Amino acid sequence: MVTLNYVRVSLLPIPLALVACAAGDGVRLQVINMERPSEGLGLAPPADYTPCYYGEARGYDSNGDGKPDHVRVSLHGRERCYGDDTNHDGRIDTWDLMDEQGRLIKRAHDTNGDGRVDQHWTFDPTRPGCATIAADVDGRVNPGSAIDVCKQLSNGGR
Ligand SMILES: [Ca+2]
Ligand SMILES: [Ca+2]
Repeated sequence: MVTLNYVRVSLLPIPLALVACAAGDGVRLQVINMERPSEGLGLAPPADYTPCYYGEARGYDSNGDGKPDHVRVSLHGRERCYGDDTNHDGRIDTWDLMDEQGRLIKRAHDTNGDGRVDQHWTFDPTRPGCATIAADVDGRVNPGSAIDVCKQLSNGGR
């Protein structure tokens, strides 16, 4: 149809614009405005992940499909926030929040791809490898649902 042909022609300049952002070794880099992320980015970080919103965000497209599968946000020169497309569907589904020492303290994960957080992970830097996982209720942690991964593992082993 005439309309479709017109759309294809008008899309041609876009790959040329992306070439200008190429960052070498096959990974394409683009600067993202996290205060107003594009709709196609996927999951938005929870509102209390403030470094994710106010730092300098860069999106990395490692498979060349034009959609960022990894986002890094640095604030005052430190990387404080990471976004990831863990199931490779082209949309970010996980956000990690770091403390000022660069230690992972929180993770928000959308398990079913509906663009809403379902799991809130909380990490205790003094217990490496441990996490508390809680379900989300209306954008907040539901404390009654929290599971301590380390306690579960140590109880199960005895
Ligand atoms: Ca995804
Ligand atoms: Ca979800």
